[in-house]
Amino acid sequence: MDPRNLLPTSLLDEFPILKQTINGRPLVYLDNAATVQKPLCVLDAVDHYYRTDNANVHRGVHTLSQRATDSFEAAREQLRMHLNAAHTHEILWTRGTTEGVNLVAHGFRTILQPGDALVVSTLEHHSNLVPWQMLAQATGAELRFIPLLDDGSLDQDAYLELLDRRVKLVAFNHISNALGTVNPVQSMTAAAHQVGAAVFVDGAQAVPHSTVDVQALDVDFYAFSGHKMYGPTGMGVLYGKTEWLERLPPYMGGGEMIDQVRLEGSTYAGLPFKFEAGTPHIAGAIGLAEASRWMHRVGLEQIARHEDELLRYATAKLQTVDGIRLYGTAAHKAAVLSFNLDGAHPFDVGMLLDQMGIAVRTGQHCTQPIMDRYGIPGTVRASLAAYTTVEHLDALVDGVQKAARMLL
Ligand code: C6P
Repeated sequence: MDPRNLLPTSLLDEFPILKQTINGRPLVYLDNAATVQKPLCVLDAVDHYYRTDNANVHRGVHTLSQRATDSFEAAREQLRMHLNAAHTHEILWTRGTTEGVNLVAHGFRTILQPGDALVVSTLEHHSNLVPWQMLAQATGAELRFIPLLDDGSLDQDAYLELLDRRVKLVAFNHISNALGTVNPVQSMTAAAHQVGAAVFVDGAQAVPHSTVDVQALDVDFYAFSGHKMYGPTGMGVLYGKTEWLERLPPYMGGGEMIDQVRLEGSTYAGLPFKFEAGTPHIAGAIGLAEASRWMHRVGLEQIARHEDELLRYATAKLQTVDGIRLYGTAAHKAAVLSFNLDGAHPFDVGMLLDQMGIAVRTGQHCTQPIMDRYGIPGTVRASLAAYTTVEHLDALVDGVQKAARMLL
């Protein structure tokens, strides 16, 4: 085993999907920022739930319903611990990051007043941009943008200049999915709080790669997707501070989120149920809690160190390829290698890599403003996970070299 693999390569044995060939080559899966593969324990937890405990939650007195409810609420507590939130009711289940952003943006329609402003970074996935545009449109609030520097980091001086008492909310990501930039969440949050603004952080690309402590960061909202942290699709978490969740109105109406329903009107349930209308994704919550336990067993710090080592290794090696240009070179980076071969379309490079069994993402990565900033149609993106190895990255560099010889 290469000593640069800080996690044991036996981790791969826990991911049956990775043991296959694609186009006659062993699969090298490097599209982890889009979604990660699921370890056996997560597959088993979901399977076990459907085989033995499946029932609706919070509704029945019967044993299956109680078992399902207990597992579902224990999952919420597991995710509270994962984020070090102060209260279990601050963990809301969502379908994913996108729903978390929309829930908060929808709620702020009742908070913003004419003359208010929102600050959003230009390093965002569309899901942490479009809902704020819609909010600004609906309320007449002004949208201000934090500019991007050439290395892919946010211009912190410009950010501070955008902040004044009119700003009611600041939204940015913890780690960029397109460039891998790690944003200074703590200092950006403190600056926003100085002017009385709430802070929304998109943690979709941070939770899979590092320890996140929402109390230490002091953010008001933090959203992520379960499927990017070894859990099932269709499942996510929105953390919100109690005082904010109490202030925001419900996002959707229906069963579960009510206290009393009369024909003339209804009153709403307390937290977190006020925001959870309808039958939830019970198996998703159970699978996500198991994914969290799996990450803790492997070790959150160990995952971060392993991926940092691999990122450094692959960055240095990719730079030796003729005609390559790397995007996102900020000092603080994680888990993402975004690049182009001069004169080659990223799609063509991705197609050639797929023929070699290597899965990467190509295109805009749902971050068109970032691509516009660099004046490019997109990039080739290789992204890492705990099970990525030096050998996978050697295969990538080898593949990119071959693609360069064919295309340039
Ligand atoms: N990025 C990628 O390939 P959903 O679709 O709700 O699970 O996640 C949306 C999202 C929000 N923010 C960030 C930073 C993200 O990376 C993503 C998802 C994937 O980069 C799929 S587009």
